[in-house]
Amino acid sequence: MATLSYRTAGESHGRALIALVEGMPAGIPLDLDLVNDELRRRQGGYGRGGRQKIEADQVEILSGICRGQSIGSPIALQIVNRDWRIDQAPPLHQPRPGHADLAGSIKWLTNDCRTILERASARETAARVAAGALSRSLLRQLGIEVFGYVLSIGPVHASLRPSADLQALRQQRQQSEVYCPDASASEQMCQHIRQAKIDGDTLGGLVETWVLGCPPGLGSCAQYDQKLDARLAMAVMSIQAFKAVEIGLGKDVALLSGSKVHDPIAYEPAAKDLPSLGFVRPTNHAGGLEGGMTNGQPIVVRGAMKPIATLLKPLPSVDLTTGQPAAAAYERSDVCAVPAASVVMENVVAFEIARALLEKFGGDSLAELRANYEHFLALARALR
Ligand code: EPS
Repeated sequence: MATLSYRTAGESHGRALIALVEGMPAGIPLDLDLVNDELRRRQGGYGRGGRQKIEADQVEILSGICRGQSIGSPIALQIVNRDWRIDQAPPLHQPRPGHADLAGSIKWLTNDCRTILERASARETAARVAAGALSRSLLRQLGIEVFGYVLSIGPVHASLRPSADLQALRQQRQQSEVYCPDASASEQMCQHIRQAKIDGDTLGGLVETWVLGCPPGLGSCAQYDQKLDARLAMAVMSIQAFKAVEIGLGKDVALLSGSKVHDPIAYEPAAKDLPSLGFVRPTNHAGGLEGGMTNGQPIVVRGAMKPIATLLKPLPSVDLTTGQPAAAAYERSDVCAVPAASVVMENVVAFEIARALLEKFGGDSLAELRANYEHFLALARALR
């Protein structure tokens, strides 16, 4: 049995984006409407550029599914690009500060940043969203839900708690043009995006993902690369334009004393049938992870996205063909892609949780996975 994994291929203006998902157990009813909904949400959000008016991302399944269910073989996913013109796209010689242009052009020994930006583009995240959203069909079988939203854009910050009613939050998020369930923060965020557009500038922000219903014991403290917090950090930091990741209290742990950081432990036998096995924590500063393992509390991960590097009023740069000063290149882009990034993060986090779940409980089929999972919970409950 393979571990759950995925790889992507595809360029921003190439023929298509591809994700190859391996290790999905057989017998999972796959919700392709959810995948397409998430692809549509990724294309949206206030502040997006002209490209999203051209594309209407839809997943095509090329393998690994029969009669709506996984069959245990690799699942190939494709999203076709309508704006397929990579061979006609003009060369780009003035690297944009903050983009992959300069570092990539040196790495691949070229003065033309075109081929670099084509693969570095956040368009690749359509493939990652498709793979992650597919994995949520597996998570749902075990009652695990994932929720992502925009926490801040520029200086505007929302405030929400993971214990709130998920369905209500999803509805509030749906009503927000920036995917932020806090209506008044949402309106201010839109105002800042409007102003940034007028100024020829761009805006970044914070996005947060919660995982609810996750059992304790995913990940491991036994080896550094098995720690689930480290693996979540890798998944989040690998999203285009992300510069920081936090779990739970995040960097604020450095400001507080131990008694204010760590979450006291209580036990309520009446709650022992929940995935948290009856352990109750009045706070969740750890963000659901202690020692690199899930502890049964909601997982809370935050990522910081920098403002998009393509600026209508460009920063100083250099023409790579002459070495002379030149304004950075401008091409069609977004003013703010933080709402889209919240969708990407939600789905890449989902995939890591699904991967960790299968590592712990294994199984070539949903029936085997479910039996292993229930057996573990029964053993854990029998300890007290
Ligand atoms: C993106 C598609 C791109 C950009 C954006 C993300 O479309 P185009 O380059 O054709 O306008 O809108 O890409 C970047 C921010 C970037 O730096 O490359 C998408 O589908 O997410």
